[in-house]
Amino acid sequence: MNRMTHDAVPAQAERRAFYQRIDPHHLTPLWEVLSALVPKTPSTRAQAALWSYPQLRDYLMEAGRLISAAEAERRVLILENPGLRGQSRITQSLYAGLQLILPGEVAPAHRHTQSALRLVVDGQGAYTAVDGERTTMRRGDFIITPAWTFHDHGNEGDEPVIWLDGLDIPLVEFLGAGFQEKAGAEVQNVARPEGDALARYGHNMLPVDFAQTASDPTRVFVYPYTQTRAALDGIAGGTPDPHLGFKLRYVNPATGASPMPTIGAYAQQLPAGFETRSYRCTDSSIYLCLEGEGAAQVGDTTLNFGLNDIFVVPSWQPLQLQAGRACTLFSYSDRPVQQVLGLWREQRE
Ligand code: 1HN
Repeated sequence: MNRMTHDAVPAQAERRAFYQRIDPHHLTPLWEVLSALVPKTPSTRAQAALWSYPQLRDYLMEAGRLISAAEAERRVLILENPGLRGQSRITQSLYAGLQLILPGEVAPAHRHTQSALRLVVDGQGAYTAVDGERTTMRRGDFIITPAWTFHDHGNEGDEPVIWLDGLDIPLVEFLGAGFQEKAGAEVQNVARPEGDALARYGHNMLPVDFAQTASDPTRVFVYPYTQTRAALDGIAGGTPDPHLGFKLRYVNPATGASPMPTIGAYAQQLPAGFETRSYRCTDSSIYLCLEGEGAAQVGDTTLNFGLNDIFVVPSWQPLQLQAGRACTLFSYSDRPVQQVLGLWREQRE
């Protein structure tokens, strides 16, 4: 006979004893965790946060005195979300770090299934090489290292060079799909002259028999800031979107999809004094202020940002951006993943 039909609800103690008895058999009751597993709206432990560039730069230069790029393999300070400490991530799915390479240093060639982007912040004279082609790193340049492409960096100039690294490390870890290997040589042989990929794939033209599918990364591995700047300047005379200002997404010109399948990247212009209306979306975003200054109101948190500052806006938190002087913002997120899985949502107020 079923006791529940004539007794009161079994005591909590009896339930807990049951949970303990099934625990050694690797079983656990859904009803204790159901609402946390399937929240009414996205709930992430990630918090809105800002890293001030002058302080980041000081710490990075200090790291430059403590360890060489060769010994570190990559000399990077990870930007860890304050709500996700110890997890080497800035959002639930993405990683961010600031990398320093000093004059004369080399960061040795390797490849991995994690996709990477770089946004050049400070200094000149460094290059990055992707699958046999080098590109000189200039401030504001957006450079990609698609999954499983060999890449190395070097600084042949006379000043420190610093850039933001964005990778899909947590996503790849979650999927259990991480592989890496070192190249035979520290520095890749140069197989093609600088500018080759941009010339072949990046001028609104493609090799006549070239075809890609939507999940293929672009062969254009550098999006020079001069081009981004020209695009943003070219539309600045129009009417800004009330929620986004002037916001463009970087694309694979052969498909119209994001440059890499797991990470979307964006450049955004806000006129001086412009305030966006409240907006939220399910992709958490990492922003870097390339020009100007302003404030990001993220729920109850106000983040005041200046040149080169980096801030993170978690999933589904209402965002309002306010430009002081005219602002240019770079950002990246996992939006393409959410879109291809049919998960992405946005809300405009
Ligand atoms: C990596 O390969 C780079 O190539 C930077 O510069 C950061 C973080 C984790 C794993 C690989 C780079 C990285 C990384």
